[in-house]
Amino acid sequence: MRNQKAQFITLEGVEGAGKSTQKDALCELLDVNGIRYIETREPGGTPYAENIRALLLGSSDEAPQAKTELLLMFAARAQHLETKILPALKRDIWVVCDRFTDATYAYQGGGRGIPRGWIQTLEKLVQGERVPDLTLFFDVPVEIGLDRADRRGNLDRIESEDIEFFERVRRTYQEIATRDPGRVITLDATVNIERLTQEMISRLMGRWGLKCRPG
Ligand code: T5A
Repeated sequence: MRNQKAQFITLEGVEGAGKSTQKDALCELLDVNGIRYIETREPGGTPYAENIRALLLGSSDEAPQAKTELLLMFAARAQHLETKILPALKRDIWVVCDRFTDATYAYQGGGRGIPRGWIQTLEKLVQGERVPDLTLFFDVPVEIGLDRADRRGNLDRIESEDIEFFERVRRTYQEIATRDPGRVITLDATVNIERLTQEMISRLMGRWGLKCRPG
């Protein structure tokens, strides 16, 4: 474990999958193991990128075109990666990030129908070879996720899309997980919060050789 390089970890899933809830549990696991980390999110994560987030998720009279949305996601990512994520990793600090480029493949690619090749081109431009070391994909049927998000309230512009949009998003996430099983751990997010946390923690402890679990 001591020789483990700082990890770039991302959490993904449709709305209401439970990412934010499980991010807290993951951070607790890192805390009890004495691992230094930062928590962050996309779109956003720095003041400048958070301004772009507000543009992306807020409602206005003029909705962004799919290409505009795509480019803004990567604009925010470029800022976030260069000024926050990469400097942390360089200082041997782990990064726990709520969503990253898989979300662009899922939402702008699967959801909006933007060709995968365009996203790959932007990914290369913005990230070079940098991809997350580990991605936790919280897989939940769209109706369950949306119902949870709905009960939480305040749906943003993207959360207000129709169910077919989110079905395509979920399918794209599943395809990514199938294509890249070494990086992506799929977790059944239909179970209750405590069981999901247990499952996640046991998978992570095995992977990183951690000794202590929270609680
Ligand atoms: N986006 C993002 C793109 O389109 N392209 C991109 O490239 C990127 C990076 C960002 C939006 O931007 C889009 C995707 C998104 O639409 P966000 O800030 O990540 O949005 O917010 P959401 O994903 O919408 O976050 P949510 O809060 O809706 O989902 P979470 O974090 O998955 O869910 P969480 O943990 O907040 O839980 C929601 C509710 O469910 C309960 C919780 O208590 C909470 O009330 N819950 C459970 N209930 C039962 N069983 C469980 N296992 C539960 N887990 C949580």
